[in-house]
Amino acid sequence: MAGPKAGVSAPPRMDLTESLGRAMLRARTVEDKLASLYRAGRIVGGVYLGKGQEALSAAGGVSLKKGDVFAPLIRDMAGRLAFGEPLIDAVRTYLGSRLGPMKGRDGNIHRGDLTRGILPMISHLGAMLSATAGVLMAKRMRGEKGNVGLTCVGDGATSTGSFHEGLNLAAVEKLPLVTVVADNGYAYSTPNQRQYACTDLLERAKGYGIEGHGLDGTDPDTCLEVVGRAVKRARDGAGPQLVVGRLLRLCGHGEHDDGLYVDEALRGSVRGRDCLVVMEERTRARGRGKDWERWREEAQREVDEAVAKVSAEPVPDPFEETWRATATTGATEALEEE
Ligand SMILES: Cc1ncc(C[n+]2csc(CCOP(=O)(O)OP(=O)(O)O)c2C)c(N)n1
Ligand SMILES: [Mg+2]
Repeated sequence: MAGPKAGVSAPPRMDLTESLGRAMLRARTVEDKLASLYRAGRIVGGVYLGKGQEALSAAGGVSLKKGDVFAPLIRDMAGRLAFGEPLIDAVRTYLGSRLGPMKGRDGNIHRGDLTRGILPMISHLGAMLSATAGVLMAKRMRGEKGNVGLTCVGDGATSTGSFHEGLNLAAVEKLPLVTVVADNGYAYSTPNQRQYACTDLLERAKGYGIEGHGLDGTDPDTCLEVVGRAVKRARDGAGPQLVVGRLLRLCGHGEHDDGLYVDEALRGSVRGRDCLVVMEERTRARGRGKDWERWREEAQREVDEAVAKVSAEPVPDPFEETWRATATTGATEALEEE
Protein backbone atom coordinates (compact mmCIF):
# COMPACT_ATOMS: atom_id res chain seq x y z
CA MET A 1 0.00 0.00 0.00
CA ALA A 2 1.41 3.40 -0.98
CA GLY A 3 1.84 5.98 1.77
CA PRO A 4 -0.20 9.17 1.98
CA LYS A 5 0.70 11.98 -0.45
CA ALA A 6 2.53 15.00 0.91
CA GLY A 7 0.17 17.73 2.05
CA VAL A 8 -2.68 15.36 2.86
CA SER A 9 -3.44 15.61 6.53
CA ALA A 10 -3.78 12.50 8.65
CA PRO A 11 -7.41 11.58 9.32
CA PRO A 12 -8.84 12.12 12.84
CA ARG A 13 -8.69 8.36 13.54
CA MET A 14 -8.04 5.81 10.81
CA ASP A 15 -10.38 3.11 12.18
CA LEU A 16 -13.28 5.55 12.56
CA THR A 17 -12.48 7.14 9.18
CA GLU A 18 -12.73 3.73 7.53
CA SER A 19 -16.05 2.98 9.30
CA LEU A 20 -17.31 6.38 8.18
CA GLY A 21 -16.30 5.86 4.55
CA ARG A 22 -17.75 2.39 4.36
CA ALA A 23 -21.07 3.44 5.89
CA MET A 24 -21.26 6.35 3.44
CA LEU A 25 -20.60 4.03 0.49
CA ARG A 26 -23.10 1.41 1.64
CA ALA A 27 -25.74 4.10 2.20
CA ARG A 28 -25.27 5.65 -1.24
CA THR A 29 -25.30 2.24 -2.92
CA VAL A 30 -28.48 1.02 -1.26
CA GLU A 31 -30.22 4.38 -1.76
CA ASP A 32 -29.34 4.44 -5.48
CA LYS A 33 -30.92 0.99 -5.71
CA LEU A 34 -34.02 2.08 -3.79
CA ALA A 35 -34.41 5.03 -6.17
CA SER A 36 -34.27 2.62 -9.15
CA LEU A 37 -36.81 0.31 -7.52
CA TYR A 38 -39.10 3.29 -6.90
CA ARG A 39 -38.91 4.29 -10.57
CA ALA A 40 -39.61 0.72 -11.59
CA GLY A 41 -42.82 0.84 -9.52
CA ARG A 42 -41.56 -1.79 -7.08
CA ILE A 43 -41.98 0.38 -3.98
CA VAL A 44 -45.32 1.35 -2.48
CA GLY A 45 -45.12 4.85 -0.96
CA GLY A 46 -42.34 7.40 -1.04
CA VAL A 47 -38.58 7.11 -1.10
CA TYR A 48 -36.58 9.78 0.74
CA LEU A 49 -32.83 9.86 0.39
CA GLY A 50 -29.83 11.36 2.18
CA LYS A 51 -27.63 11.98 -0.85
CA GLY A 52 -24.95 14.54 0.03
CA GLN A 53 -25.61 14.24 3.77
CA GLU A 54 -23.91 10.89 4.37
CA ALA A 55 -20.76 12.25 6.06
CA LEU A 56 -22.63 14.23 8.72
CA SER A 57 -25.10 11.41 9.29
CA ALA A 58 -22.47 8.65 9.48
CA ALA A 59 -20.34 10.77 11.85
CA GLY A 60 -23.17 10.51 14.37
CA GLY A 61 -23.50 6.75 13.93
CA VAL A 62 -19.79 6.00 14.34
CA SER A 63 -19.48 8.26 17.38
CA LEU A 64 -22.12 6.35 19.35
CA LYS A 65 -21.59 3.24 21.44
CA LYS A 66 -23.73 0.27 22.36
CA GLY A 67 -26.31 1.41 24.92
CA ASP A 68 -26.64 4.88 23.38
CA VAL A 69 -29.88 6.04 21.81
CA PHE A 70 -30.07 7.07 18.17
CA ALA A 71 -33.06 8.79 16.60
CA PRO A 72 -32.34 9.03 12.86
CA LEU A 73 -34.62 10.80 10.37
CA ILE A 74 -35.30 10.19 6.71
CA ARG A 75 -31.85 11.30 5.48
CA ASP A 76 -29.91 9.09 7.89
CA MET A 77 -29.33 5.81 6.11
CA ALA A 78 -25.57 6.34 6.57
CA GLY A 79 -25.92 7.04 10.29
CA ARG A 80 -28.09 3.97 10.77
CA LEU A 81 -25.60 1.71 9.00
CA ALA A 82 -22.70 3.27 10.90
CA PHE A 83 -24.53 2.59 14.17
CA GLY A 84 -24.94 -1.06 13.18
CA GLU A 85 -28.40 -1.35 11.67
CA PRO A 86 -28.32 -4.20 9.14
CA LEU A 87 -28.64 -2.90 5.57
CA ILE A 88 -31.23 -5.58 4.83
CA ASP A 89 -33.58 -3.93 7.38
CA ALA A 90 -33.91 -0.93 5.05
CA VAL A 91 -34.57 -3.11 2.00
CA ARG A 92 -37.11 -5.20 3.92
CA THR A 93 -38.97 -2.12 5.12
CA TYR A 94 -39.11 -0.50 1.67
CA LEU A 95 -40.22 -3.72 -0.02
CA GLY A 96 -42.74 -4.48 2.75
CA SER A 97 -41.23 -7.79 3.80
CA ARG A 98 -42.86 -9.49 6.76
CA LEU A 99 -39.39 -10.40 8.01
CA GLY A 100 -38.32 -6.77 8.41
CA PRO A 101 -38.16 -4.87 11.70
CA MET A 102 -41.56 -3.27 10.98
CA LYS A 103 -42.98 -6.61 9.76
CA GLY A 104 -44.06 -5.03 6.47
CA ARG A 105 -46.55 -2.72 8.18
CA ASP A 106 -44.66 0.56 7.80
CA GLY A 107 -44.90 3.16 5.05
CA ASN A 108 -41.12 2.98 4.47
CA ILE A 109 -39.46 5.61 6.64
CA HIS A 110 -40.43 5.02 10.27
CA ARG A 111 -38.39 1.95 10.95
CA GLY A 112 -36.58 1.50 14.22
CA ASP A 113 -35.32 -1.26 16.44
CA LEU A 114 -35.52 -0.64 20.17
CA THR A 115 -33.29 -3.64 20.84
CA ARG A 116 -30.49 -1.77 19.04
CA GLY A 117 -31.31 1.61 20.59
CA ILE A 118 -32.73 2.99 17.34
CA LEU A 119 -35.99 4.88 17.90
CA PRO A 120 -38.59 4.51 15.14
CA MET A 121 -39.12 7.91 13.58
CA ILE A 122 -42.44 9.61 14.42
CA SER A 123 -41.94 12.65 12.22
CA HIS A 124 -39.17 14.26 10.18
CA LEU A 125 -40.00 17.61 11.79
CA GLY A 126 -38.47 17.77 15.26
CA ALA A 127 -40.59 15.29 17.21
CA MET A 128 -37.67 12.94 17.75
CA LEU A 129 -35.79 15.57 19.71
CA SER A 130 -38.50 15.51 22.39
CA ALA A 131 -38.71 11.70 22.17
CA THR A 132 -34.94 11.32 22.63
CA ALA A 133 -34.93 13.77 25.54
CA GLY A 134 -37.71 11.66 27.10
CA VAL A 135 -35.71 8.45 26.72
CA LEU A 136 -32.71 10.14 28.35
CA MET A 137 -34.92 11.31 31.25
CA ALA A 138 -36.18 7.74 31.68
CA LYS A 139 -32.61 6.39 31.69
CA ARG A 140 -31.66 8.92 34.35
CA MET A 141 -34.66 7.98 36.51
CA ARG A 142 -33.66 4.33 36.25
CA GLY A 143 -30.15 5.19 37.38
CA GLU A 144 -28.56 4.23 34.04
CA LYS A 145 -25.41 6.25 33.44
CA GLY A 146 -22.82 6.82 30.72
CA ASN A 147 -25.01 6.81 27.63
CA VAL A 148 -25.91 9.64 25.28
CA GLY A 149 -28.76 10.24 22.86
CA LEU A 150 -28.26 11.63 19.38
CA THR A 151 -30.89 12.86 17.00
CA CYS A 152 -30.71 14.48 13.59
CA VAL A 153 -33.00 17.17 12.26
CA GLY A 154 -33.18 19.56 9.34
CA ASP A 155 -33.23 23.35 9.20
CA GLY A 156 -37.03 23.25 8.80
CA ALA A 157 -37.44 21.17 11.95
CA THR A 158 -35.73 23.90 13.99
CA SER A 159 -38.83 26.08 13.50
CA THR A 160 -41.20 23.59 15.09
CA GLY A 161 -42.53 23.54 18.64
CA SER A 162 -41.16 20.12 19.52
CA PHE A 163 -37.62 21.22 18.59
CA HIS A 164 -37.90 24.09 21.08
CA GLU A 165 -39.61 22.03 23.78
CA GLY A 166 -37.19 19.13 23.52
CA LEU A 167 -34.06 21.27 23.43
CA ASN A 168 -35.25 23.50 26.25
CA LEU A 169 -36.07 20.49 28.44
CA ALA A 170 -32.70 18.92 27.62
CA ALA A 171 -30.93 22.20 28.48
CA VAL A 172 -32.74 22.69 31.78
CA GLU A 173 -32.17 19.05 32.77
CA LYS A 174 -28.60 19.01 31.36
CA LEU A 175 -29.37 15.84 29.43
CA PRO A 176 -26.62 14.14 27.39
CA LEU A 177 -28.43 14.95 24.14
CA VAL A 178 -26.64 15.69 20.88
CA THR A 179 -28.79 17.34 18.21
CA VAL A 180 -27.24 17.33 14.77
CA VAL A 181 -28.87 19.83 12.44
CA ALA A 182 -28.30 19.14 8.77
CA ASP A 183 -28.84 22.65 7.47
CA ASN A 184 -29.30 21.74 3.84
CA GLY A 185 -30.62 25.12 2.77
CA TYR A 186 -34.21 24.05 2.22
CA ALA A 187 -37.19 22.57 3.99
CA TYR A 188 -38.84 20.96 1.00
CA SER A 189 -38.79 24.06 -1.27
CA THR A 190 -38.64 26.68 1.52
CA PRO A 191 -35.18 28.33 1.49
CA ASN A 192 -33.21 29.33 4.62
CA GLN A 193 -34.10 33.01 4.30
CA ARG A 194 -37.80 32.11 4.69
CA GLN A 195 -37.00 29.73 7.55
CA TYR A 196 -34.98 31.66 10.14
CA ALA A 197 -34.00 35.27 10.76
CA CYS A 198 -30.71 34.66 12.58
CA THR A 199 -27.51 34.59 10.53
CA ASP A 200 -26.71 31.03 11.52
CA LEU A 201 -28.72 28.36 13.32
CA LEU A 202 -25.75 27.92 15.63
CA GLU A 203 -26.82 31.15 17.34
CA ARG A 204 -29.77 29.22 18.75
CA ALA A 205 -27.43 27.32 21.09
CA LYS A 206 -26.80 30.54 23.05
CA GLY A 207 -30.52 31.09 23.50
CA TYR A 208 -30.93 27.66 25.07
CA GLY A 209 -27.77 28.03 27.17
CA ILE A 210 -26.04 25.05 25.60
CA GLU A 211 -22.82 24.37 23.69
CA GLY A 212 -22.87 24.74 19.91
CA HIS A 213 -20.57 23.54 17.12
CA GLY A 214 -20.74 24.69 13.50
CA LEU A 215 -19.14 22.85 10.61
CA ASP A 216 -18.85 22.23 6.90
CA GLY A 217 -21.08 19.17 6.55
CA THR A 218 -19.50 18.24 3.21
CA ASP A 219 -16.11 17.55 4.81
CA PRO A 220 -15.99 13.98 6.21
CA ASP A 221 -12.93 14.57 8.46
CA THR A 222 -14.50 17.67 9.98
CA CYS A 223 -17.81 15.84 10.51
CA LEU A 224 -16.03 13.02 12.31
CA GLU A 225 -14.02 15.38 14.46
CA VAL A 226 -16.77 17.84 15.40
CA VAL A 227 -19.64 15.37 15.90
CA GLY A 228 -17.24 13.07 17.80
CA ARG A 229 -16.26 15.96 20.07
CA ALA A 230 -19.91 16.89 20.71
CA VAL A 231 -20.76 13.27 21.63
CA LYS A 232 -17.78 13.15 23.98
CA ARG A 233 -18.76 16.46 25.63
CA ALA A 234 -22.29 15.14 26.21
CA ARG A 235 -20.95 11.84 27.57
CA ASP A 236 -18.59 13.71 29.89
CA GLY A 237 -21.49 15.61 31.46
CA ALA A 238 -21.29 18.94 29.58
CA GLY A 239 -25.03 18.82 28.82
CA PRO A 240 -26.81 19.11 25.46
CA GLN A 241 -24.81 19.83 22.33
CA LEU A 242 -26.10 21.51 19.18
CA VAL A 243 -24.18 20.68 16.01
CA VAL A 244 -25.02 22.57 12.82
CA GLY A 245 -23.61 21.18 9.58
CA ARG A 246 -23.97 23.22 6.41
CA LEU A 247 -24.52 21.25 3.25
CA LEU A 248 -27.10 20.58 0.51
CA ARG A 249 -29.26 17.59 -0.19
CA LEU A 250 -28.17 16.43 -3.65
CA CYS A 251 -31.61 15.07 -4.50
CA GLY A 252 -35.23 16.11 -4.25
CA HIS A 253 -37.10 16.14 -0.96
CA GLY A 254 -38.23 12.68 -2.00
CA GLU A 255 -37.87 10.77 -5.25
CA HIS A 256 -41.17 12.29 -6.44
CA ASP A 257 -39.54 15.76 -6.35
CA ASP A 258 -36.91 16.99 -8.85
CA GLY A 259 -35.60 19.68 -6.46
CA LEU A 260 -35.24 22.16 -9.32
CA TYR A 261 -35.99 25.05 -6.94
CA VAL A 262 -32.49 24.70 -5.39
CA ASP A 263 -30.42 27.78 -6.25
CA GLU A 264 -27.81 27.15 -8.98
CA ALA A 265 -25.20 29.30 -7.21
CA LEU A 266 -25.61 27.23 -4.03
CA ARG A 267 -25.24 24.01 -6.01
CA GLY A 268 -21.94 25.27 -7.40
CA SER A 269 -20.62 26.42 -4.00
CA VAL A 270 -18.64 24.47 -1.37
CA ARG A 271 -21.95 23.74 0.31
CA GLY A 272 -23.02 21.82 -2.79
CA ARG A 273 -20.00 19.48 -2.79
CA ASP A 274 -20.68 15.76 -2.74
CA CYS A 275 -19.21 14.47 0.53
CA LEU A 276 -18.82 11.00 -1.00
CA VAL A 277 -16.57 12.40 -3.74
CA VAL A 278 -14.56 14.27 -1.08
CA MET A 279 -14.28 11.03 0.92
CA GLU A 280 -13.11 9.07 -2.11
CA GLU A 281 -10.49 11.71 -3.01
CA ARG A 282 -9.18 11.78 0.58
CA THR A 283 -9.05 7.99 0.78
CA ARG A 284 -7.11 7.79 -2.50
CA ALA A 285 -4.77 10.60 -1.42
CA ARG A 286 -4.06 8.62 1.74
CA GLY A 287 -2.93 5.70 -0.37
CA ARG A 288 -6.04 3.59 0.14
CA GLY A 289 -7.51 3.68 -3.37
CA LYS A 290 -7.55 -0.13 -3.64
CA ASP A 291 -9.41 -0.36 -0.33
CA TRP A 292 -11.99 2.10 -1.65
CA GLU A 293 -12.58 -0.04 -4.77
CA ARG A 294 -12.98 -3.13 -2.59
CA TRP A 295 -15.42 -1.39 -0.21
CA ARG A 296 -17.46 -0.22 -3.20
CA GLU A 297 -17.61 -3.72 -4.69
CA GLU A 298 -18.56 -5.19 -1.31
CA ALA A 299 -21.32 -2.61 -0.88
CA GLN A 300 -22.71 -3.37 -4.35
CA ARG A 301 -22.68 -7.12 -3.67
CA GLU A 302 -24.35 -6.67 -0.30
CA VAL A 303 -27.12 -4.54 -1.84
CA ASP A 304 -27.70 -6.90 -4.77
CA GLU A 305 -27.89 -9.90 -2.46
CA ALA A 306 -30.24 -8.14 -0.05
CA VAL A 307 -32.63 -7.09 -2.84
CA ALA A 308 -32.63 -10.61 -4.37
CA LYS A 309 -33.31 -12.20 -0.99
CA VAL A 310 -36.01 -9.76 0.12
CA SER A 311 -37.79 -9.95 -3.26
CA ALA A 312 -38.62 -13.59 -2.48
CA GLU A 313 -39.89 -12.88 1.06
CA PRO A 314 -43.60 -12.78 2.04
CA VAL A 315 -45.52 -9.55 2.59
CA PRO A 316 -48.12 -9.33 5.40
CA ASP A 317 -51.55 -10.83 4.82
CA PRO A 318 -54.02 -8.26 6.21
CA PHE A 319 -56.55 -11.02 6.93
CA GLU A 320 -54.10 -12.68 9.30
CA GLU A 321 -53.21 -9.50 11.16
CA THR A 322 -54.21 -9.28 14.82
CA TRP A 323 -52.24 -6.09 15.43
CA ARG A 324 -54.07 -2.73 15.38
CA ALA A 325 -52.57 0.73 14.96
CA THR A 326 -54.37 2.06 18.04
CA ALA A 327 -53.43 -0.86 20.31
CA THR A 328 -50.82 -0.06 22.92
CA THR A 329 -50.09 -3.67 23.78
CA GLY A 330 -47.40 -4.87 21.42
CA ALA A 331 -45.94 -1.38 21.03
CA THR A 332 -42.67 -2.75 22.36
CA GLU A 333 -42.92 -6.10 20.64
CA ALA A 334 -39.44 -5.64 19.20
CA LEU A 335 -38.19 -6.14 22.75
CA GLU A 336 -40.04 -9.42 23.16
CA GLU A 337 -39.48 -12.73 21.42
CA GLU A 338 -42.50 -13.24 19.15
C1 LIG B 1 -46.38 19.34 10.56
C2 LIG B 1 -45.81 18.90 9.24
N1 LIG B 1 -45.82 19.73 8.19
C3 LIG B 1 -45.30 19.33 6.99
C4 LIG B 1 -44.77 18.07 6.86
C5 LIG B 1 -44.17 17.63 5.51
N2 LIG B 1 -42.73 17.70 5.60
C6 LIG B 1 -42.01 16.61 5.95
S1 LIG B 1 -40.40 16.92 5.96
C7 LIG B 1 -40.64 18.53 5.49
C8 LIG B 1 -39.49 19.45 5.30
C9 LIG B 1 -38.43 19.26 6.34
O1 LIG B 1 -37.37 20.14 6.12
P1 LIG B 1 -36.08 20.08 6.97
O2 LIG B 1 -36.42 20.02 8.42
O3 LIG B 1 -35.22 21.19 6.53
O4 LIG B 1 -35.45 18.67 6.60
P2 LIG B 1 -34.93 18.18 5.16
O5 LIG B 1 -36.11 17.60 4.44
O6 LIG B 1 -34.36 19.33 4.48
O7 LIG B 1 -33.93 17.12 5.49
C10 LIG B 1 -41.98 18.79 5.32
C11 LIG B 1 -42.52 20.11 4.91
C12 LIG B 1 -44.79 17.22 7.98
N3 LIG B 1 -44.27 16.01 7.96
N4 LIG B 1 -45.32 17.65 9.15
MG1 LIG C 1 -33.67 21.13 5.20
